[in-house]
Amino acid sequence: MSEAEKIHLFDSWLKESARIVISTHLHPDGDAVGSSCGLASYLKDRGRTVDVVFPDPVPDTLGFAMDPQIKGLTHSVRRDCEKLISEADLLISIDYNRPDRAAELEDAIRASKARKVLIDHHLNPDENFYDLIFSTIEISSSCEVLYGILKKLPDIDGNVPAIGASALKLLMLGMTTDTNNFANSTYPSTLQMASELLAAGVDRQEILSGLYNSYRENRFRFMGEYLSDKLTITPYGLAYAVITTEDLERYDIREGETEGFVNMPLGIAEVRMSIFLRQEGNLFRVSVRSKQGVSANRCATMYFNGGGHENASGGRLAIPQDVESAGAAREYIERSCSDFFSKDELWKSK
Ligand SMILES: [Mn+2]
Repeated sequence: MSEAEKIHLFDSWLKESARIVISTHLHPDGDAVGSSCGLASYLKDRGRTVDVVFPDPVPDTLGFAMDPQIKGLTHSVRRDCEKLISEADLLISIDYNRPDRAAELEDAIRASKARKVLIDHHLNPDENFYDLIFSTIEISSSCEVLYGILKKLPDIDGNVPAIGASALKLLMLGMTTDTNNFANSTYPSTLQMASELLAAGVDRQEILSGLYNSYRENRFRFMGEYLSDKLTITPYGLAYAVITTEDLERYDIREGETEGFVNMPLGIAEVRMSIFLRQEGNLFRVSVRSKQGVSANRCATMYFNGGGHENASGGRLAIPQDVESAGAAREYIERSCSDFFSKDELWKSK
């Protein structure tokens, strides 16, 4: 199917559907929130019945981007989400590539008889599961994938302001966070989109202030401890840190407040990959970032039950299935990554 045919089909499904539900991945980030709520805002403006379901709540750090009307479309109580999913006749999955990334909502999504659309930018989308897929890898964000679709819908037809101010703001939010404020994954199309959003009146200062100048002090106090005490750098260029529940409690660190920590060690010349573990009950959430030439995706896939993008991936380690105890996590990283880097050298020399 050509791109134009896909957009035509998507447009007709949007118009035919009585109840549209948009879902995104566990631990929603700026791109997940921006793309899911941006699409919801566009649809709401056109009088459609639309809801956004999150496997867990949107962190407070991103709350500023949603006006009350958008907030009213969002749900994160499991029972409510499952009910909405079961009643929907169109499900749109955005910013994730497989149903299991919706965590506790996976079963409801799998059980649904609704048409299923994927809008995403991660590697390896589950091609058998979705009825219609918009997936691009060489792009900044799901917000950019979505923007490309919205612009081509017949009622927009290139008239960007018609997408709606609230939706455009959310799209700018997601492209800003997923590119690390235009430091990574920034393509000509990305800057073109940013330029078009600014021309359409998006207030980028408001977004930057909400994202980067509105944290609580304790985040920075904890960042100090992370950089001075928690971070280990190996001779082969791996930087890693393991943050336990006790660490988080000591500084009263909330969801979203360690955002960006994993990227910091990449500022060191010798560091080629950075791994950040954050304990959550009996599992560790894993973030992996790498410089060009080292595959964060391969590392996350091989050792951390995850994946994502070539240089930015995530995963998880269960305690005690993957690591015996929280205290054993450092040793696990050392072991698996020295193995990974020796193989990585091997792959490169081939
Ligand atoms: Mn994304």
